[in-house]
Order: sequence, then structure tokens, then C-alpha cells
Amino acid sequence: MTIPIKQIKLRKVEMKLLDPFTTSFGTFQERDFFIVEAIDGEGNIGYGESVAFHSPWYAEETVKTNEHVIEDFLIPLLRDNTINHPDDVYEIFKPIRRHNMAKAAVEGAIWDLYAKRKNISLAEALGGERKQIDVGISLGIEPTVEALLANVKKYVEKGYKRIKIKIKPGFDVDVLREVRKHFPDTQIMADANSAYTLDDIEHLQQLDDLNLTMVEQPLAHDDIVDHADLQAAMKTPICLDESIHSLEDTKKAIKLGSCKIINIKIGRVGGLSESKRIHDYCKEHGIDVWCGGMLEAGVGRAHNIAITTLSNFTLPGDTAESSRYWEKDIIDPAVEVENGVITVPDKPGIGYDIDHEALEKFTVNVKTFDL
Ligand code: OSB
Ligand code: MG
Repeated sequence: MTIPIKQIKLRKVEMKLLDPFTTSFGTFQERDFFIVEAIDGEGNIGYGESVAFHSPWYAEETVKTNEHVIEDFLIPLLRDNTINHPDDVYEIFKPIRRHNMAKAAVEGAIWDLYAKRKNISLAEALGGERKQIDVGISLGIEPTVEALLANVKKYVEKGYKRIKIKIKPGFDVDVLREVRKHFPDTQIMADANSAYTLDDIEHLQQLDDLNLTMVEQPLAHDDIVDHADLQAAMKTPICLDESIHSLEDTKKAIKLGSCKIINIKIGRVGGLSESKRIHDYCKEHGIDVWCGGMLEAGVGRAHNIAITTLSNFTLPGDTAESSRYWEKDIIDPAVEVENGVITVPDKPGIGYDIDHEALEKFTVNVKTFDL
């Protein structure tokens, strides 16, 4: 059965995080992105959210490249092809190299539309099993260790299952040692966002004394070779984020021994279908996965929740509750975390309604494309 998409809407949205979020490569507070609507003309609308940032710091894509690629390349490909199942979209977009976040935003809207037309939840459409998912939280670099400790305390008390701490040279081993001292029993991990090189091997080996669940992306964003050397020299499991863009990358990283864990971000790997393939491959090869975050608003957050219901998402992800990011989210209800757990919605599609009033308020422009 084909999915008859009549129209695509590209809605530019501008929001602002409640608090600035600092990583080794920069600080975020303004958050602009696109909400993609896939409309079937029978009253169903599927929603996707683009996750590229304003500047190409984390990855090469930006909000502007997402718009360019969606408008000028992906929508024309949708016009020229028939979609029988959302899995077809990845193949249809294949002539376009990379631009995974642009592709994932459109594919995500089509997955949501597909699930809504079948009257099933997106989680069920993806083959997810969990009704509840465990979540952790990612905490940014703070000006002082005291400020970070206060943040850790706040979210440990709220019940988050694992605390991720952003690190960079000069804010790393000593800081983590201090956090570990105050929180001896908490699942703690670190994320370096590519701030180190193999010259730092001895420095990074000190992390092995801190009982960290993993260290995420310590080395270059485009490396899987040096990570294999580092993993061989460390007890702490390495998790890859930036380096993994596809199932192919996943296979090579596992073959080389570059990591023991993979962070799956739907946008970074080009969509839900590829996320599912990476998940399945990792499951067969004994590699745990978890769902990363891109400071998403409600639509992207709902997609993250749906993919996390798959069985090999065994580690808590970065999908924190809406109120950790936004004064007002664009979905109703907002995402809520209770004792570190999100109850997966069972309504059709992404499972949350759009808060149209909030979405309208944050919308700066809408472009409509007939297919
Ligand atoms: O590396 O996972 C990352 C935020 C911005 C860019 C990269 C990353 C992050 C996070 C935050 O860690 C995850 C979230 O809370 O959405
Ligand atoms: Mg990361």
C-alpha cells in the first residue's frame, strides 16, 4: 500500500533553552530548527524535527543546509518516487550524499504519517517492545565544579538513571573525581565531543579509576582508528557518537574494536530505518546502544522515545524531560520523567499532540510544497 503524501510543510521554528548548554566545542542557547509536516489529504499529518544546529560545530550540517537540501533535493525526490513503506525513504534519498539530519527530518515525518494511517504508535511501527524507558541526563560544562555538583545533585534527586558530564581539557579528570566522591553509587559517564587526541592517552587512562559507565567520543569526530588504540589501552568502555553515520560505519567500528557502546542519534545516521538497522546489528554483535540527544523540542523528543523502545537500547539515553530544556514545549502533554522513567505513549504515531498555539508562537515562517 502506498503512502499518498500530498503535501510537505517546512516550518522554521526558533526557541530558546532555559539555560545555556556548554560542550567542549561551544555554548548553545538559541535553538532554531524545522518541523516537517507530511500531509496525506485524508486528515493525517506526520511530524518530523530537524536536529542540525545553527553552526556546524557538532557536525557539518546546519539549519540552513537542512533547508537547502530538503527544499532543493529531498522534496523533488519524493515527487519522483512512490513510497510503499517508510523504509523506502532511505533508499530514495540515497543519491544525495550525507546530509543525514535533513533526510532524517523528512523520513521521521513520513514514519509518523505511516503509523497514524495504520492507527498504531510509532514505537509499535518500529518494532519496539518497552512500555517504559529509562533515561539519563546530559549536563553541560559549568564555570565551577560547585555549579556542576549542584546540577548533578538536582538530577540525581529527581531520579535520573545516569548522569552524563561534558568534559574538555582542563575540566575533566579532577572534576569527575570530585563528582564521583560525592556520588559514589550513581551511574556516571563523560562526553568529550572529540576534545582529545592519542597524545592524551595517559591522561585519559586516569578515568579508569572512576568507575564510569563509559566515555563518549574522546577523539576526533571523523576517527575510528585511533579510538581502537585508545579502547585497547583503557578499561572504561568507549562509546562512539560523532564518528558513526551509518550501519557501514558501525560495522567498521565494531570490526576494529573502536568502541563497546554506540550512541544512536536518529538525525546523525539519516533516520529511523537506519537507526533500527544499526540497533539490530549491534544486538547481534553484543554492543549496547542508547539514544543520544540533540537538544530537541517535543517532536524530536517523541521520535527518540519511540526508537528507545527497541530491545537493545539497554542503557539510559539522553532524552530528559521537556522542562529541562524549555519553558513551554511544542507538544501536549510535554515529556515528563518520573523517577528516571518515561512512560511511552500508546496513541497513534509519535503519541503526543502538537500544541498548535505554542508551535505557532515559535514559528517564524512556513513553506508549503505540493507533491
Ligand atoms: O554530544 O550528545 C552530544 C548536545 C549538543 C550537541 C551534542 C551533544 C549534546 C548533548 C545533549 O549531550 C543531549 C540532550 O540533552 O539533548
Ligand atoms: Mg555526544
